[in-house]
Amino acid sequence: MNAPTGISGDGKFATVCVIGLGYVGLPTAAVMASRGLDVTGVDVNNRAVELINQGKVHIIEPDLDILVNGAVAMGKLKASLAPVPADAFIIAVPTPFKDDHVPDLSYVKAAAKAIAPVLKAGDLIIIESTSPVGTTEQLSQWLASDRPDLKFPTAGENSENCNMYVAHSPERVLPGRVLIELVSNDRVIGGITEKCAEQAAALYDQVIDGKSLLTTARTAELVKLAENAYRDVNIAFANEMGNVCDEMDIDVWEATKLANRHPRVNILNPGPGVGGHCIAVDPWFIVDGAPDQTPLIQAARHVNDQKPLSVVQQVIKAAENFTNPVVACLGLAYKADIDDLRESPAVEITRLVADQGITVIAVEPYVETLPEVLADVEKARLDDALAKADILVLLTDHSPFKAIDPATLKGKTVIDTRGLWRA
Ligand code: SAJ
Repeated sequence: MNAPTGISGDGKFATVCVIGLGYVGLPTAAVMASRGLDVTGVDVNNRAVELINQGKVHIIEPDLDILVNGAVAMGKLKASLAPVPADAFIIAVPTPFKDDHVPDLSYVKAAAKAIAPVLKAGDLIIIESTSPVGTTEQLSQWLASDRPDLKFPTAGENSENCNMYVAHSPERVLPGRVLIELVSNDRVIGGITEKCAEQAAALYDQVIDGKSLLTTARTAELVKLAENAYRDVNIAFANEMGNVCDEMDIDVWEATKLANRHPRVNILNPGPGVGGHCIAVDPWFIVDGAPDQTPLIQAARHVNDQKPLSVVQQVIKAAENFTNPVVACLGLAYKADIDDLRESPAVEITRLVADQGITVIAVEPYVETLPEVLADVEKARLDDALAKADILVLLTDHSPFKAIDPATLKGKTVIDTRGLWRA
C-alpha cells in the first residue's frame, strides 16, 4: 500500500479528531490515543466533555474507564465542544430514523458543518456511523459545498483531481466487548475513490490488529446494514420458534438446544424482543433503499417488534390470578451486563405493564435512575424485589440475576423471557 500523502510528520497520521463521544466514538478515541495518536474527542454534551477531561467516562463499557483515564493522564486524549484541526476526522454520531423508519442524517450533516471550517488540504474524513447507502457520498457533497476551496472526491472521479479523502468504515463492535473488538475485528473500509480507501486503511493500520478489507463506500455501507439485518432475521426466527413452542406447549429452550445438535443448524435464543440502537434500526435503512426487495427483512422487524407485546400479554394473564399483584421486572438494559437502555424491549414491557394499572417495580443494577418514561415506576434492589413480588418477569440476563438462588423463586410466578432460570 502506498504511504499516505498530505499528512504530517513521518508519513503517519499524528492527530485525529473524533466527532461524537458515545458508545463507539469514545472507545475509538481512547484506543487511538493509547496507540500514540494525539486525539481530540468532540461532543455537544458538556458533561461528557468535562468528565472525560477529568479522566472519567459517562458510559459503562468494560475497561473503558481505565483506558480513558490513562490516555487523558498521558496528554494523548482531550475532549472538546468544538472540532480542532487534525490529519484525520472520524465521525461517530447517531444515525437514527424518523417517523415511518426514514433515515435521519441530521447528526451527520451537523458533524460535516462543524468540521468544515477546520479542514485543510490532504485531510482524511471517515464516517464510522452506520449509514444508509449513499451517505458517504452525501457527506462529501456537504463538505464540498461548505469548503469550495478544497477538492472533495466524487464516485467514479479520478482521485488525482482531489486533495481530500472521504471514506466509510462501519463500526462493528459488540457492546460489552468493544475494546477487544475495536482492535481485533477486521475492518471493512469503503472509499469514495480507491485512494480514499487506502488513506483510511493507512490510519487504521496504525491502530488495529485486524485486517483492513478495502471496497467502495456504497458497498461498505450495505455490508454493515446486511450484517445487522442478517442477525435480526435470525433472532426473528428464534422468536417465532418461541411463539410456536408457546402455542404447542413445548419448551423452546430444550427444542432449540436439540435442533442445534445438527451440524448445520444454529438457532439463536428467543427473548423479549430486539433492542439497542443497531439491530432494531439498521434493517430499516435497507428497507428504505429497496422497499420492494425486502419482504423478509421487513417481516423479521415486525416479528421482533411484536415480541414485547406478547410478553406483556403473558404478564397480564398471570396477573389475573392475583388481587393487586406486584410485578417485578428484572433488567431494563437491552442485553446482559451493560447500561444501555436504548430501544430496549425491557423498558417497553415495563412501561406497558405499568400502564395496565398493575403495581410494577423495576430492578436494573447497571443504572442509577430509571429513564423518564418510567418516572412513575419504583426502582428496587434485587433482594427487595424478590421479597415483594408476586410475579417475576426476567427481561435481561444480567449476571446478578443468574446468581439468584432458585429457592428464592419458589412460590412466585416466573416469566423468564431469556431462559435464564431453566433447571
Ligand atoms: N438477542 C436475542 N437473541 C439472541 C441474540 C440477541 O434476543 O440470540 C437480542 C439481544 O438481547 C438484544 C438484541 O438482540 O436485545 C441485539 O443484541 P446483539 O448482541 O445481537 O447485538 P448488538 O445490537 O449489541 O450489536 C450488534 C452487533 N452486530 C452483529 O452481531 C451483526 C455488533 O457487532 C454491531 O457492531 C452492533 O450491532 C452495531 O453497532 O451495529
